[in-house]
Amino acid sequence: MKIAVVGATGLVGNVMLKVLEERNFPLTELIPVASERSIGKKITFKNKEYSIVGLEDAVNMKPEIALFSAGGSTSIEWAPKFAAAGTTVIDNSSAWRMDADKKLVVPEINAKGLTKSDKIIANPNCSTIQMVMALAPLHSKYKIKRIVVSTYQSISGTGVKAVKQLENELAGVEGEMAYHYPIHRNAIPHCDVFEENGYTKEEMKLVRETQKILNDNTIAVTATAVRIPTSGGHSEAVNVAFENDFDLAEVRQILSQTPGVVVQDNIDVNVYPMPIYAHDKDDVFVGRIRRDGSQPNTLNMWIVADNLRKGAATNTVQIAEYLVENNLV
Ligand code: A2P
Ligand code: 11C
Repeated sequence: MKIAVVGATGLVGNVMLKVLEERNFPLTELIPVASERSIGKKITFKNKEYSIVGLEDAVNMKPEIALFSAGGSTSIEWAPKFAAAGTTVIDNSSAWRMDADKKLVVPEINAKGLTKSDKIIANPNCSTIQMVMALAPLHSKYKIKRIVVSTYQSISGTGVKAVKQLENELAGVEGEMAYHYPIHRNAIPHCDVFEENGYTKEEMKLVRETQKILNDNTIAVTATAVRIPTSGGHSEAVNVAFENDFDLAEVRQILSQTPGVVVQDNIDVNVYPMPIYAHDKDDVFVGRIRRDGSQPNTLNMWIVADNLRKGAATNTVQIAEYLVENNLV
């Protein structure tokens, strides 16, 4: 199995390589791909050195699978070229997610719909993935009516430039700004660009992608996405109203039995999820599970995950694993 990683020198691309290695993905050849400026540079994978190649060469090498994380415009231009050459693309950008012909996949929830003819598969946004991981099993049981979500998002979601901005601020040196404002000691209610409706694109991803993954456009979702100076993962305060009533012990039991979800919820000993502990982990952590007493059938939860892992690289690699295990490539 020949695997290309497009964006191999980037934040997510790096974690993809790490996850492929950790999970011992059955690859026989790795094709690391980046922009023209990186061609020829070396990377190490499983103690072997590989040279970065350009996109054109990578298409011609006909990998079975290409994992993309090199930005939306690269995906728009190049994913169809790989697909035309017979490669299955799993794309981590927002380019194809809402395309009616493309599947938006969280393996634990909806990989079963994948077929051999899905040549471009979309990986959802990080903040959506961790939320639906916890909500999908509860939706099946109690049927979600409405979700109100507020996010506390890691600077790593913005990329290297934001990580550098925080480092510069902490060191007290001037440098390039990823945000319009300082991020140290701050909370910026602005993730991605604003849309015409006054919401940010990140907030609208939480609305649209959730409905698509849970295959239910009747679910009402409203979101506020906020950037904070953490680096280990994204956190979310989620308020969810169900059609049917629930039992809190049963909710905890359902979540505890959900693959990929870990319940960390014991307020007696101050146990709840936090990004410093989610960092570098593949699971989604859920805690502060409690009834919202202000209206019927409503639950509050706190959901944390490493946005570069389950929110991006791990989910992408899991899709690739599913394709291989089910002979879909
Ligand atoms: P490069 O390192 O050569 O710029 P991040 O999201 O961390 O900024 O990383 C983006 C990744 O996408 C990097 O690996 C970057 O490569 C790659 N990339 C950016 N633009 C292109 C492009 N036009 N073609 C191929 N790869 C690209
Ligand atoms: C963030 N969710 O944390 C973003 C990063 O649509 O894949 C990933 C953007 C995307 O800002």
